[in-house]
Amino acid sequence: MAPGRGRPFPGRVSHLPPAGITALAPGYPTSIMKWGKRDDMLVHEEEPFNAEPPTGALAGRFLTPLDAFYSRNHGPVPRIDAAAWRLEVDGLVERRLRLSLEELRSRFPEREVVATLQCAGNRRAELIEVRDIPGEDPWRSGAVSTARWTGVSLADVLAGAGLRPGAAHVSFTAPDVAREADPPQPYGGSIPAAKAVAGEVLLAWAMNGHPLPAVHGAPLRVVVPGWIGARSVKWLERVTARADPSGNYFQAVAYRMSPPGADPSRSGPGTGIPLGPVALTCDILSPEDGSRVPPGPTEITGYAFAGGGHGVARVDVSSDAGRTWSQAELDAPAHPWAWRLWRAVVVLSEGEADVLARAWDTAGATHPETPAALWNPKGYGNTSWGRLHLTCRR
Ligand SMILES: Nc1nc2c(c(=O)[nH]1)N[C@H]1C(S)=C(S)[C@@H](COP(=O)(O)O)O[C@H]1N2
Ligand SMILES: [Mo]
Repeated sequence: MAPGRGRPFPGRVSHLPPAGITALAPGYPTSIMKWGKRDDMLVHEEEPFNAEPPTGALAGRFLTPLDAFYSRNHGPVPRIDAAAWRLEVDGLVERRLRLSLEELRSRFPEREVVATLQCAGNRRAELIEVRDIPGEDPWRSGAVSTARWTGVSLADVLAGAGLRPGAAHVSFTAPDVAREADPPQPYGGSIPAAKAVAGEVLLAWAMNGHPLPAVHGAPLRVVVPGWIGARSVKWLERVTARADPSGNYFQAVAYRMSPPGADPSRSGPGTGIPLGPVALTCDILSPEDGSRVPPGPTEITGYAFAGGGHGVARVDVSSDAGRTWSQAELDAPAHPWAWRLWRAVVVLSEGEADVLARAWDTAGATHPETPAALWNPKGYGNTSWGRLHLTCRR
């Protein structure tokens, strides 16, 4: 069977050991307990920890429970002494700032934003089926999750520091050093100043009303709503106003959409497209791909996400491989930076069925039909139609 589709999760363990038992069976993904995740997460790597939930854990829940929220790490989760930690704001600013978490919280108004985080590598497994992508994890459909984030607005902090003329970008720096970064360097990235001052970008210390878990960036992380997850820098230490985009490996080399046939390790300005805003996408979350359902009506659920700018306008579902389509019932647009959940009932008869889902945005645009149309050397941005293979049998 092709990799990444329709087979049980390789790392799946169905039950946690009873409370008090700390000796785990060999092969048990200890990182799941260490980072407080569900026992059925698909662990791509234990160190650095990279894990996604089965799509059933995301289905039908507007906010993703913390234990199901995917986690993407390029390096080890840093140990940070929150009492000694300070946020530095520097570069093209009138006043440099150096703030403890307490100072940050007391100086700036608290803000909440519900935002969906989506990894640029989400659904890479489907691209790998088209053509291999060596050295990158075969993420399935679970590297996307939604939380209510609490923090301060980056716009307020930048207003406090005073952006100087020429500050066209704002970069973020963290302490974690990834093995893949060449040369070795801490994680970082940047966003244009126009996005940084737009109000919705948060420096967050809480997620769904809980203090930010270590694996999600405690004590403070950036949340860039509507942009690829990579720009939402965790364990934030430094915010720098600058004339040019960050030269960090994860901004200048990785997370660029290179043309097919290019050597992605040589990508840079002029070759790859630096990824920022996420493109319109739609995916199926339940039932699980490859499952068996009885003949008759079956409820299909999923999400559509337009990032920002344009909103999701409609979702179509087909249960006959795209010959006919019906419209899904779409949840009300409660939050502009979050996914829209949808559901549709399809009537299946005995046999094999291919269910498809595609979204349309408020500009009347839809997204590509197949992963083949989107294949790129690093396997980013698979926003092809959601696809599900079902066996329909009594
Ligand atoms: N410091 C730091 N921030 C980071 C990363 C990282 O490796 N180090 N990974 C990024 C990527 S690629 C994604 S998709 C999101 C994932 O956030 P999560 O682990 O909270 O889901 O964090 C981003 N922020
Ligand atoms: Mo990511």
